[in-house]
Amino acid sequence: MTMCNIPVIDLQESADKQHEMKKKLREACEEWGCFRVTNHGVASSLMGEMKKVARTLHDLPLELKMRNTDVTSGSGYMPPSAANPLYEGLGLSDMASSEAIQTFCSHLDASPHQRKVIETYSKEVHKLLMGIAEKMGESLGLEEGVEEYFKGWACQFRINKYSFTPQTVGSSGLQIHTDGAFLTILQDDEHVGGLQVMNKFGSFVDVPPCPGSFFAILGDIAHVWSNGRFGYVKHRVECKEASVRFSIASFLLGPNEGEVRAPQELVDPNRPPLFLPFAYQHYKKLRVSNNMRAGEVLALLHAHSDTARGSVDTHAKASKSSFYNQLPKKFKRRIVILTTTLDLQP
Ligand SMILES: O=C(O)CCC(=O)C(=O)O
Repeated sequence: MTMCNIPVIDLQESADKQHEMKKKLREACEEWGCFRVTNHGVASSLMGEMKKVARTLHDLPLELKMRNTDVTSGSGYMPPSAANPLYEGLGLSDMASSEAIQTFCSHLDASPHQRKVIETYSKEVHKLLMGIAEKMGESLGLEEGVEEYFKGWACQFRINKYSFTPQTVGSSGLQIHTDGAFLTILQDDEHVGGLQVMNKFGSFVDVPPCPGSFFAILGDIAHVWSNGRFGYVKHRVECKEASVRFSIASFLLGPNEGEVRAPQELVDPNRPPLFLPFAYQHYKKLRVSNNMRAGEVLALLHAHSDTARGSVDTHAKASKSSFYNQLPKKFKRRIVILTTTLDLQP
């Protein structure tokens, strides 16, 4: 296992160091597709309270957790599955909607205090997601107004629990995947490690816990939006020790309306568009129905891919079977392997 030298981005670098910070951020996004975030502005007391809420909600009886149903595919309670038997997750479908927060809380019989913590955490982390996304755009040389690109993009969180025991040490907690999102801000467990990311040489690297910080993970959509400049990192969770592990993953997914496309400034004759514009929901459907959850789906959306060109006017018709039949042989083989191994949202 390679030693960890994952970049750390201090978001409160002084004004004269902003340029340096953005350069470091760009390099982290290009080279790693992930980074640690310090001085992020979310109070450690709030992070601690949210972790307590996470534990309490997961202690609820199964019948209650099952009331956290999907609003969009994969946004609700996910029980342990054949692919991820040690994992379960509760999901909030829209961090920016007070109605969605109230529904999530009511379904889980949250106390007034827990509601307040969830509301405040959602607001603060949503702000952080937007702030980091904006800085990522600026790091590529985009000028003022970068926040406009991400306005109205969907944001969700998942509260993850890993039931690790002495018998499960050495086994998988969460299978290899990339995130079906632009950016994930992960509040990982303060004490129990297990998260691993794949570096550019294809080796998994441990991400050790770092209390008080967040861990940022770039997903498939960051790669598309940046016209291939930013990476998207494969990651997984392994059971390293016999302690229950909790994490809270907040996702900036993609546009609710309109299409995912690279800004004009990132496309020129030397950098032609790598992907044809597509609706986020179309990408999501391809990813889920083909079980391509580790970045493979991007090949199908590539500008030179027949399937991407075909899909521009057949989004609604793209059923698994007709879609599968159009694929080149090498993708068909991959799909067969993947459908039998992966089972994860979003
Ligand atoms: O729990 C973790 O550390 C990682 C969670 C994760 O990868 C996810 O929720 O997609």
